Amino acid sequence: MADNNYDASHITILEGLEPVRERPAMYIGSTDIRGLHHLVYEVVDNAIDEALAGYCNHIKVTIRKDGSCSVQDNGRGIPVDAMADQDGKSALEVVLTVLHAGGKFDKNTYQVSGGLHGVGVSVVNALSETLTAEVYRDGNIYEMSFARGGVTKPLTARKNASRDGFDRGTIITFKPDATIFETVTFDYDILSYRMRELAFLNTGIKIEIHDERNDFNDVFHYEGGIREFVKYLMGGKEPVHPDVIYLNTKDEANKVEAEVALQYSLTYSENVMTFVNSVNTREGGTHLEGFRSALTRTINKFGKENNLFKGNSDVTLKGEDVREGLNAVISIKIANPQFEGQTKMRLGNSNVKGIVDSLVYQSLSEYFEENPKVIAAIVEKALTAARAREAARKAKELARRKGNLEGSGLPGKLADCSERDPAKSEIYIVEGDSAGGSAKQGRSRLTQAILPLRGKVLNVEKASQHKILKNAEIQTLISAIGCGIGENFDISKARYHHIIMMADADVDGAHICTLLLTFFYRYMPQLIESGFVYIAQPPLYRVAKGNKEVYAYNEDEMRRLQNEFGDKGVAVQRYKGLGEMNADQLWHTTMNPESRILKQVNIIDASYADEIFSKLMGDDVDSRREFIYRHGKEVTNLDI
Ligand code: 0RA
Repeated sequence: MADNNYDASHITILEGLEPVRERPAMYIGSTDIRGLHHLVYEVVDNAIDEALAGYCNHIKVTIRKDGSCSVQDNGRGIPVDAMADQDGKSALEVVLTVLHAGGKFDKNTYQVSGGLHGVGVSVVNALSETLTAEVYRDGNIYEMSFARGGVTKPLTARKNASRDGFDRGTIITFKPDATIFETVTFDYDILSYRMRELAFLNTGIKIEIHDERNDFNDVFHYEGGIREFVKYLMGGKEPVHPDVIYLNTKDEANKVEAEVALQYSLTYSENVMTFVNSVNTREGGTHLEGFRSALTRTINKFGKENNLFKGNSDVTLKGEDVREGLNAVISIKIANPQFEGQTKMRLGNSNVKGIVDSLVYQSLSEYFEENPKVIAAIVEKALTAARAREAARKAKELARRKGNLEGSGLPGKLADCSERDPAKSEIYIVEGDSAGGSAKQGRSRLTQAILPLRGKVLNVEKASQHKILKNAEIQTLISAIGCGIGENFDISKARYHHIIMMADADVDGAHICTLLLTFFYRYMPQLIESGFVYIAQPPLYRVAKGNKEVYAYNEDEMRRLQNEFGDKGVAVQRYKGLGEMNADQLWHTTMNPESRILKQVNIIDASYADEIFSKLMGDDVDSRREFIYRHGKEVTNLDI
């Protein structure tokens, strides 16, 4: 398809982008589902840069049926004029074919991002089977196409007859390269989650997302920025004080900008999201440390000064006391972020801690100065938390003296494996005693441990830490896994590197997995980051004829098998639960490493589970209804 005139440049361009195709992970982090979605973020980031420069306020992401994705914006449009120092090639061609040339011509803001973001649209081009750029500019539509980074259709121009209400701007449509990515199927939820985040972080920008495969769509547009983000995190939870606290501060000398919004709820969990240059730092880092230290310091100071500790003037609230029920968003902008950690999602710049600490301490102090009722309500809440902490400590001590917690042997319900190497050991967490029984019989004793859990796991979103740690099922889980929780967590003590949740293939089962996931996400996120957490996929049907039997994991597969077997004498059994399978069947379909299907849980799933969880379990009926509506199909699939 390549135009003959373009052969020469084709070669040089390919050379230019070759390193990207050779080592894609260096540019986009990975070639798994995360890397795939990263392509979209990269293009959207460029459009957001246009918005930050003041030229764009509307971005539209469209997932197309042919596997491509379009990102449209109403910015200035990528320039198309010839560039003298690039052999007269158009700026558009340079932006799309030269590494690190994208969009950063005239940027002198704090928005110079590091990490994985800001690698440029040329990287997206290099990793796409096809890419077409349309630029609406100067009353014309310019168009140019590429394949795997090479030009396939040179720049053309025609008169603009305005399209979709975007009379200027850029549309990039790309189809990810299936020879590069493990999967090329875009996930609506992952993309829409991130688009909402970006709309919260970039006040006033309207971001639309539309999935043509199923007609899902969302429009995100928040004039209140991260204040509205905090309201969203609050969901339907009851607030401790009426308004979201909002701080916007800058350290000019060090070029650090910190924007913080927070509100306390009457619940127990802490819900804090942190961002650096709009990158979600899920693993936290120095900005979070600075914020936490400032929060504890400020609240203690005002508690003492305003005489709020009522007679216990010697009280000092701990960090965990002032974080109970906290909903917050911290968004900072810095010049050279250093991203560290397993998933490059933790900020490492050491000077940021002190800078954010003093910025937040200053401005939060001013806020409390002017809002004495707010600080009084917060101290009250934190004092309650401190009392519960003290009670928990006493209960723990008592339990330890009785010798039934941590390190004092394994729970009685656990049928452990004989293997001692964690890398070769698996634990199945099984819903219900009867399924647990079959699993114990069917397992491979050498490598597979079974832990049956009775009934529903405690909803960690709604219980205090004190109550959570007193819960028998949770205690069992913690001691079986062996690596502790929270600050005492030590991944090297994990007794299994496969932690497999096995529940019925129905709504209740999904619910139990969500509860467990939420627990892991909140209390042992490193397990998920290390890729130790899995969900087993039990079959939904057994299709049998004569002495042939095959298992189907969804309805389509079952129908296909039914047809394959022919019509007469085919028996289809639908499994209502794990308990209906005998030990042998359970082994064969769900536990045998040779034939089972496991889904590895990643941190995106887990944080998403956290959100799903808040929606399904929280008090906000509207968001629950919306969620069930959107996921209605999936839910019915699970429970026919
Ligand atoms: C280079 C220079 C300018 C804008 C852009 C690139 C640009 C890139 C993308 C990618 C998606 N949408 C975009 N919009 C703009 C500055 C434009 C000028 O000076 O006219």
